[in-house]
Amino acid sequence: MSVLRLVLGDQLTRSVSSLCDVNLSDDTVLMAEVLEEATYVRHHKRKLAFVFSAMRHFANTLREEGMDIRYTCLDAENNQGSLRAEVASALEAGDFERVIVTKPGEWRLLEDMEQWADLFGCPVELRDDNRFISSPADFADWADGRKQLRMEYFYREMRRKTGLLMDEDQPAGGEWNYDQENRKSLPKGITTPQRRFFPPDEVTQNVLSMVEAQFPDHFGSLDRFDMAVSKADADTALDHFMDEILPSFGDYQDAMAAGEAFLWHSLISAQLNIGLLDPLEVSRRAEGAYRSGHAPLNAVEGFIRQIIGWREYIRGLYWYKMPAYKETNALSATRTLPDLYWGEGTEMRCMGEAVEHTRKYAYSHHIQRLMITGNFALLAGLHPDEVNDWYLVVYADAYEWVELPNTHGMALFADGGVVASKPYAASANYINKMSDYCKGCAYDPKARMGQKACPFNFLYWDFLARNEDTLRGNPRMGLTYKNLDKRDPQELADMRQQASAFLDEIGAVPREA
Ligand code: FAD
Ligand code: DLZ
Ligand code: SF4
Repeated sequence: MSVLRLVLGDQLTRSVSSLCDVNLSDDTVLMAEVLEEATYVRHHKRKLAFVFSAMRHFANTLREEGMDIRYTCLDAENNQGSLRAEVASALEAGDFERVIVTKPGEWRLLEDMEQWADLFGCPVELRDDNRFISSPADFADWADGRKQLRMEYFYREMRRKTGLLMDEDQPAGGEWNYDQENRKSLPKGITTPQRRFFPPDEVTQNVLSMVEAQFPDHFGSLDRFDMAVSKADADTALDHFMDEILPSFGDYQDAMAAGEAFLWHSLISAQLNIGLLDPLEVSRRAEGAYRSGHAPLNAVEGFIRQIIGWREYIRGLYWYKMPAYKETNALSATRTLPDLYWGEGTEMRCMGEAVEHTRKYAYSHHIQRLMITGNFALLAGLHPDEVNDWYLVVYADAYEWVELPNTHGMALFADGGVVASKPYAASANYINKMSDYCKGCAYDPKARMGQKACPFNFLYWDFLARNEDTLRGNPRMGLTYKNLDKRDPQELADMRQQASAFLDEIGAVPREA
């Protein structure tokens, strides 16, 4: 008897656990583009096109290998609308002894799949996702009994486990972390690297027309779609990054610049997260660049830390803390997401740029996500659910396992300090130091009050005052609260008044109103 093997849209790897023991003569691989996955949040058009096109390319490579593929396109007449219904329909049509699927990356879908065996009256084997270096059980072993779950200590374990950048049992170069060398602002006149882009082939062109027709009201642009949607193209993009860009990756990792969406970032997260690239292979390639003298240690260590450190840690934390994690709201944030997150005009140049990159590319780099759109949401007190939904919608690399701890924990401090030891709250001073946005902005980064005052300034002081009861006792906030204490009470009251009026004006209003 044959097995029905379901492969999800973010599991596009030949070695994924659901396919590793496939029987070419008996088994059927089911892949389905379904409305439920496309609309449980209203994903960015580019993300939809990326996932559907990558699914179709992957299905073609499996067919070439001789597998029997049952593929349902989104616009097929017999499309059942959900993964559950697609599996039910395939089970009715064939004679299958069981279903095998690799566990999904989102809690909501795992909960659903856990019901399938009863629902279908057929065994459903949910296999661990083998595309990560640390399993949820490994993470739990590391986390259990620890007071604090800091990434840095997890990362050192991962370095030891993989042997990456290790000289015997010591970290290469003598230090675990070279972050202090990775905070340079951009020198004037520096040229940013060229990128490899991938014009749409026929498969992608069909997907682009379908997405435009089926999801005209979703956020985002499909113009000049050029993402790598196949393994071969993802490998080409990775080669280009390793050869041309990695050597300078570290230096400007925290920088931002007007008109520059990509800087020296790798742009591989979307491909990593759907399985077109493998995290360990990518990290080994980077280590090779250091060992051969092609790239300096600060760049390579910084890059590897993002992948075997942050990426694995974030995923471990998600499965360790869910489902309660999503419900926390440590700073009691209540306001609604204002329209400026959907590209409705704002005079804040930094926000305008970050949202425009997001609309155009379904991408913005880490510092924009954290210190511009994330920082604004934190200071403004936007409700975590609204902010989490936005991040899940707008980025091509967003799945809840990686989006949620980054947004809820790192950017919003809604978990009360699990991911971050203190809130990443910053006024215009930081943005002005790390970017050139403020030079061309309608607001004045130095002004704290008045018509021209940068909103990041009065929002910052309002944030500190509003959350004083929760944050003053945080040992890392001592200096910050000393600065708050130095503010003239009337000035503080006026700034708080301006913050409230500004938020109401842009439509970030309390949810219960
Ligand atoms: P690079 O800067 O080149 O970094 C290399 C790789 O490291 C990335 O491709 C990514 O796989 C990994 N990485 C780096 N930082 C993180 C991190 N904090 N968590 C997980 N992986 C990391 N990343 C996602 O993949 N999906 C998301 O939905 C997502 N949402 C985020 C939301 C917020 C509020 C913040 C602050 C960060 C978020 N990140 C997310 C992390 C990070 O911003 C992106 O991984 C990165 O910007 C992707 O661009 P890149 O490939 O050019 O990364
Ligand atoms: C993101 C996504 C989208 C937009 N569409 C599909 C789909 O039609 N079929 C599918 O199998 N997977 C899709 N995905 C990826 C899933 O949403 C993803 O597997 C879950 O969110 C778990 O990570
Ligand atoms: Fe952003 Fe304020 Fe600078 Fe304008 S002045 S770019 S709003 S930080």
